[in-house]
Amino acid sequence: MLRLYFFISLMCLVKSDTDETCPSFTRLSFHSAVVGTGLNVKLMLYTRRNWTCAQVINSTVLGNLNVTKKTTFIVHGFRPTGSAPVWMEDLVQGLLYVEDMNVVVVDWNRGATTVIYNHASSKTKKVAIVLKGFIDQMLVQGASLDDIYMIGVSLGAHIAGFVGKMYNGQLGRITGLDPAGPLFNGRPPEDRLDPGDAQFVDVIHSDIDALGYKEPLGNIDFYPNGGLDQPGCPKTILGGLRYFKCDHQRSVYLYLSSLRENCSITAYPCDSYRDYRNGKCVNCGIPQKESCPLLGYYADNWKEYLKQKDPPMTKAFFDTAKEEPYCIYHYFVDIITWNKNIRRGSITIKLSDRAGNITESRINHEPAVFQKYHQVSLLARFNQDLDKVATISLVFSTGSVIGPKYKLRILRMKLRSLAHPERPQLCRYDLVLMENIETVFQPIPCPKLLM
Ligand SMILES: *[C@@H]1O[C@H](CO)[C@@H](O)[C@H](O)[C@H]1NC(C)=O
Ligand SMILES: *[C@@H]1O[C@H](CO)[C@@H](O)[C@H](O)[C@H]1NC(C)=O
Ligand SMILES: *[C@@H]1O[C@H](CO)[C@@H](O)[C@H](O)[C@H]1NC(C)=O
Ligand SMILES: *[C@@H]1O[C@H](CO)[C@@H](O)[C@H](O)[C@H]1NC(C)=O
Ligand SMILES: CC(=O)N[C@H]1CO[C@H](CO)[C@@H](O)[C@@H]1O
Repeated sequence: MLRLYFFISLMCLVKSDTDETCPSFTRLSFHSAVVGTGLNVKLMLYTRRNWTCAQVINSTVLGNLNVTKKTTFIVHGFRPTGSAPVWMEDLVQGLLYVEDMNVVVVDWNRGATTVIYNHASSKTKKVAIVLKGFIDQMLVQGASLDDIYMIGVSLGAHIAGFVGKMYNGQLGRITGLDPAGPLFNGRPPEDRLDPGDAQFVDVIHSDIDALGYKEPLGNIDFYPNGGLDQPGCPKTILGGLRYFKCDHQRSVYLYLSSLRENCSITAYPCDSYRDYRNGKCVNCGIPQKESCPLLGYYADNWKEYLKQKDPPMTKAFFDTAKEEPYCIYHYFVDIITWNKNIRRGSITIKLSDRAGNITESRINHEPAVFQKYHQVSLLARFNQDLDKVATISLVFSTGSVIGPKYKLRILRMKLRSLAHPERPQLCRYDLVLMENIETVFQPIPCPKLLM
């Protein structure tokens, strides 16, 4: 009995000890969500001096915050269960990993926690006013608005926008991660995030048919997988709670992957997802830069170019894999055919290397029209980037199950990597594809002078 008593008091001691030295994000229960919570904004500072242990700061006590450095605020959204955001720690660590900066977690869990979304959304402007008060003090201490960066998730994206409006768009940058749609869709710019809210506004839309905002809100708006359903997320309610938030949260995980150095997600400026899929938008049209914009932390490298546009708004599309690091690799397959009659159909491509890696493109282009001596360029997307392709396999399909089987007579096919244009292009001449039958061959490097 006594031992148990000691054990319990020891546990209490340990707990209260860590609570005192390392403040953490407010954790509330579902009960709080049911009864609702009053607004309280807590600011927690992390720096390279304090990577994992936060300092609670406010407008009078700035702690280790060094006003000469960049300051990134992370603003979360609606919390229907009262829990802490699962991605918060990774985001803080990721930011500190890429740059020596101040990271301020804006914990407004008291306020965001409620089962009634309208109650949380009605507090967004109040949170913005608290942040304005804090930033004003930073300015007094010598900070510059240029160095202020706000990352807002869901409702947090609009909060960041409201702060930006109070500084007439002079904040350095705002990133909106799937800005909240419900109650904000269709609202005028003063009631939501807007491209004028900061010197640069970039947005990732990953759930435009449910929790996210559909229309563009920034200087660049990224629509992964078209912005609708994200690969790897449950498609039905049988997926449980994940069904509701997986697409929405994917924007955060995509942003996070840009902070790790595994691969970079390239996005293609385009009018529509359909045009992107049909390979119409891979040239980027960015004269100063050779590459297309990257998603995430480094998107602001394209700031000058993107802001020159009139209006300064660009939509960009790309597909992703279903799990980290989410990158997929784009190739063009150029095909010239010589069938007498026009053929319509799609082509599936499989690549393999000598080590035995195999990667297959998803067929999601619309049926292509193959016309004698005309070149058709198909955009192929692979989950792996094989450096040295040993064999290529092609399957031609018209998509009809009944009826005659067709042949596609290929004069020349060419495979070229978009991510690595310097790699040798691979060719194959004189090939006949029988419908729905796999044809495997070894490509040869294309002659240099051939177009
Ligand atoms: C700021 O924090 C300090 C120390 O935690 C506290 O004493 C002070 O009252 C706070 N000021 C405001 C304005 O909340
Ligand atoms: C603040 O950061 C600057 C460089 O960004 C550095 O020179 C200075 O020493 C830092 N101040 C403190 C108190 O760490
Ligand atoms: C690359 O990704 C893996 C798993 O996705 C992760 O464990 C690793 O930390 C990442 N690399 C870097 C440099 O972040
Ligand atoms: C190919 O396979 C080898 C050995 O199985 C592996 O080490 C390598 O990472 C793979 N390459 C790619 C691009 O997946
Ligand atoms: C190195 C450093 O400044 N560490 C600080 C981290 O934050 C806690 C309070 O949250 C301080 O006690 C540490 O001194």
